[in-house]
Amino acid sequence: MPTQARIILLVDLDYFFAQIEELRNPALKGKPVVVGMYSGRTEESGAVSTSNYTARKFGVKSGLPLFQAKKRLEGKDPVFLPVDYEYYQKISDKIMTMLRGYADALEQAGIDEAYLEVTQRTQCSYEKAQVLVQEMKQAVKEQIGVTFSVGIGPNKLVAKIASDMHKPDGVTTVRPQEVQSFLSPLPVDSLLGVGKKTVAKMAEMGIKTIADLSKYDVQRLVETFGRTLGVYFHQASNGIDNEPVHEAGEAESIGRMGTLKENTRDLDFIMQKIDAQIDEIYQEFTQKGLSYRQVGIAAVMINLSTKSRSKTLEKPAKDKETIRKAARELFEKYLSETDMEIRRVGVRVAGFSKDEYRQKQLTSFFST
Ligand code: DCP
Ligand code: CA
Ligand code: CA
Repeated sequence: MPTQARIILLVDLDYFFAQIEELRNPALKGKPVVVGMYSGRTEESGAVSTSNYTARKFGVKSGLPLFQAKKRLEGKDPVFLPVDYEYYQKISDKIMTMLRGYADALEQAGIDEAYLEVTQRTQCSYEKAQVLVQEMKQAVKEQIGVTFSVGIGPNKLVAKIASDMHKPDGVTTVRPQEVQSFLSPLPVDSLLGVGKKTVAKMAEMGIKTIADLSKYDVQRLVETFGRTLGVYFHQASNGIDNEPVHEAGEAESIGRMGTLKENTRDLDFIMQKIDAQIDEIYQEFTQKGLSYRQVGIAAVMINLSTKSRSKTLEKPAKDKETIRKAARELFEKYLSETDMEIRRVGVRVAGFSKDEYRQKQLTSFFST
């Protein structure tokens, strides 16, 4: 079955826990910042969760024992902080909500990363995807204050590996015709699911790089690693990955966000923009065979603060008019509560249901 060309982004937030600590306390910027998981046995015991790029210059990174990190940063004016997971989660949620507005579908793959399917909204153009990424970066920088790195590619596998190439605040684009030369020189453990044991096994077989793996006889890979993994290694090393971007969990939604031609408080003017967005959303969830149960709106005010409101319907719906009515109501009510002008508006639907059984894909067996 021929699969359609896609464009997928992997967004990965830079030095996440440490960057959020810098955001909370800008005085930390410029100093080596280490966020540590203190095991509590002794004051010094535990390991580095992450560190900012200043600390990394001195060899301090995730997993290093804290006492070693202290040694390496002696006299460098370092700051050591304990993990504040709840706080990072809150910021992560805000960022994911923003990113959702830029994607046809979003799948969160960790506290600081997500896959975004952008095929439709970029008409599968890599140039448009790059522009979209710049818009997204600017919006998140302005509204939240953090940076991230992005991989742009034809599938999840390539996007993920590409996102790691230019950190921090980088963008790496790998077009379909570049996939092979991009992957070839990389070590096999760049592939998801290739751990230490597999690396050792493959080394015995004379396989070190992805190019080696891609040329290896698939039948012999199957004999060594079993059918599922053998076929996966063969396909992955050849840059083949058809896994869809799964919207998952309660945050699942389809939405659009856009800037108004002029700042306004005029409901009809706002609804013109919203109507166009609803047309796009409608097309998307209809194609996916989804019904929705929630309608939400978002407004970015002239002072750049963002407000959102949502409404749960009595029963699932599939039509456009229900979204329109709910969005209009929500905006009307919201306008009555504020006297500020609105600069950007958005609408989304969520709470999907679908009858179709979704086959579990191979790479979802590996946790990231
Ligand atoms: N993390 C952790 N222990 C590890 C690896 C990561 O606690 N061994 C946590 C802290 C990180 C977060 O997960 O901030 C995200 O992990 P990443 O691997 O994406 O690393 P960073 O975001 O810290 O850095 P980078 O800029 O390289 O993405
Ligand atoms: Ca990261
Ligand atoms: Ca990550």
